[in-house]
Amino acid sequence: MVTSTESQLLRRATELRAQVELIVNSTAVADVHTHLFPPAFNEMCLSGIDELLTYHYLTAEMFRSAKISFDQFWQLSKTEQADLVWKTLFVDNTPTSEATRGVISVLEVFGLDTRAVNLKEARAFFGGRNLSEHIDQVFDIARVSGVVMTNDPLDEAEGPIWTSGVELDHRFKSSLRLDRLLNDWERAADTLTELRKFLDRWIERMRPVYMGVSLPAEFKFPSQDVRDKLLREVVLPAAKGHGLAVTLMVGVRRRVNPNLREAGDGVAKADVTAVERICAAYPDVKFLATFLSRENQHELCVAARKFNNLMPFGCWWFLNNPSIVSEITRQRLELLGTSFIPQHSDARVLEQLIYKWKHARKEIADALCDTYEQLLLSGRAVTADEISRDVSRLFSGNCRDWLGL
Ligand code: RAT
Ligand code: ZN
Repeated sequence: MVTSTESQLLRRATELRAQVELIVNSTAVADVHTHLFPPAFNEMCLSGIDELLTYHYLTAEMFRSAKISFDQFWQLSKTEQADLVWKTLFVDNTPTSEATRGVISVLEVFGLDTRAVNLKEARAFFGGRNLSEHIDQVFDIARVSGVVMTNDPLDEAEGPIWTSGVELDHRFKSSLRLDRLLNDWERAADTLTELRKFLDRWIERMRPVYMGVSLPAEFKFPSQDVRDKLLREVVLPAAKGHGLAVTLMVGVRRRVNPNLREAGDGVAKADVTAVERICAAYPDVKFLATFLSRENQHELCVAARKFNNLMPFGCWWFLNNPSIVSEITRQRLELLGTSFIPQHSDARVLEQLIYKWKHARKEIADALCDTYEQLLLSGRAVTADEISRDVSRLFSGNCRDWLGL
């Protein structure tokens, strides 16, 4: 028999769930890491069904089911590649993976046939959109207030756009990506003093909200390698000098299968103590960190408890699957309260903002509901204002505090 106290608790829990979902779904989010570009970056601004279907998360999956060689596939035009991905993953198979379900979520939002036998209708729809209105609508549907791009000064297509003095759409913030600069620094300068000047010039030009780098699983700090020297003598002093945060994305194994091109990278467990040591050595630099391996997530939370200049963010790339996002978000709520950034989209194609945030919001709402329910059972009910405060902090407050976004 259900007692009246139990039934009151049950009612409160149901109301709570509805309240949390409403707040999570309506609160605008600041997207701290994407590969999106505004139209001023010409062909780097990707949108539409062909781009959605040739996303590298999907091409990797396509090769598991289609009978086509790597060479044959890469020789196809983008439209032909998209046709093959659609036929393989959406017509001949059920789109159960997160990346395929994402495309379904996007088609559904725009009222397009999610069971179409070909891409005619979707192509006509996206092809007929006015780009600037489409961008407004996508940001609106995804309830994204702004996105951080990934900007590489050494990129041949991107560099000249910056030097020509591009005007940025206010929703697109820049971040200065250091990968190429660290791996190939002699392309930018002859000496480390010159490299620092190069970096200073690009910081002035791009006005980034942070400097970011992806790092292999073997990343160590301190270390005897060139990267260590560049970090200590150029990057970290520049971060300090300009008051810029540094974003560390650790655990990627580049080109595990080069035949897959952009889709060919893998993952390995990294050493979180390297990040701890960097945080300890540079207490006045703010670090954002994300690890690609599921096995590193708990250690990252513990490291963040020890160093308040460390902000865990996102469920990156192979972790961006509902079951794993759920697990990581719950772990972070238990270990860090609301002092973390739960997700970033990593979107490369505009409309991905819609599905990546829709799916993330669902997991974040569920995790928050369960957390508040446990709190209720322990003797404290949260108020609507408190829920709003928590969600705002998770979705934009921590980004604002750390990056001035
Ligand atoms: O998630 C991705 O799209 C990856 O390809 C990478 O770009 C990764 O996010 C990165 O920024 O290195
Ligand atoms: Zn990325």
